[in-house]
Amino acid sequence: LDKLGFKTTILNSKQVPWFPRSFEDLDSLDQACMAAGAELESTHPGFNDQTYRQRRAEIAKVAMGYKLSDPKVPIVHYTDQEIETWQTAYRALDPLHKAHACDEYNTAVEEFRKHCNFREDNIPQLQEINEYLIPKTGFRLKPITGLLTQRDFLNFLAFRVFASTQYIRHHSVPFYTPEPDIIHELIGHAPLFADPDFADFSQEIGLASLGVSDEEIAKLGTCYWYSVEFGIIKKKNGERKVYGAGILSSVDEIKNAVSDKPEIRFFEPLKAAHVPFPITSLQPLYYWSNSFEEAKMEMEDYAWKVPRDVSVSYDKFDHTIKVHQDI
Ligand code: TIH
Ligand code: FE2
Repeated sequence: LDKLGFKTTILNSKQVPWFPRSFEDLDSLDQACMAAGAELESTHPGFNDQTYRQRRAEIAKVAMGYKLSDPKVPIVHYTDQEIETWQTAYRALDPLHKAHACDEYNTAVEEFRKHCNFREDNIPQLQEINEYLIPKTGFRLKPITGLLTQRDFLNFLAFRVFASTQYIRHHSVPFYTPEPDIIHELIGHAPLFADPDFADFSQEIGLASLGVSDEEIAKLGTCYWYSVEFGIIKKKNGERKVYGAGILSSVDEIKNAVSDKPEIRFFEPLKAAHVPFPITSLQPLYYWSNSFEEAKMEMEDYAWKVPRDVSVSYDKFDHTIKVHQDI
């Protein structure tokens, strides 16, 4: 370990922060993440609810020890109250998606309804989503026991693996949560991973994050935030269509994103990478692109320019990262 706590790999005597190169490496990474369901902040709606806190710990336990090579993601048996929270959010979000989500999203959700038990009265299992996603685009969801660091989270994406929570937001606040939960992951993120372009786009950010400095991780994380989490498409007639998961999973955020309250700027990763954002409140600023493809190209262009000392590529047959050369 070096001074910053990174495991280091020596390549032509240059030090590159350690990065995962296989599914086994990813499995070892999230054993190191924050303690199972612990530390809720005092402002969290579940802070004083002991039953809720215990339940979060219980759900985290289900994911513990799960490895990407295991045949099935362990099942979480959701309670009636949890399903009710899902249902409340789902019913309110559905018409908003039809009106304001991008076409790729609505198409994918139709497929989820047909193949993944994606319904208002059922919280799908990660396993059911994976059975559809893996053959479609090679993307998969991995349950995690606690939130990952930004570096680890982005590194996962390089392998087409999305680190997913399985607990649900507190029942008192179905329309907005300050942190990811199963509504955010499955209603916000999962559908777009069925879109081949979006899947490539997400992996691109992941590949760009392998072995780069902390400063570059922060910038990539910010680009990720303004696109995958909070991106907007502006149509020729000026109409906004949302594709960011943080918007798609929140009734309040969708309403905010299509209102005249927030500032809307054209998405240029080079500039957006430096703009701070709030995590626990509605976004005051969103970035828009003309199309999904354009956002992807902008991001790829940026990814190319990220300085680093290694060049990597992904082997989709054995899910490993090959290090090609030392620049
Ligand atoms: N605010 C989102 C929601 O209510 O679904 C969840 C999050 C998005 C990004 C971080 S947490
Ligand atoms: Fe997210």
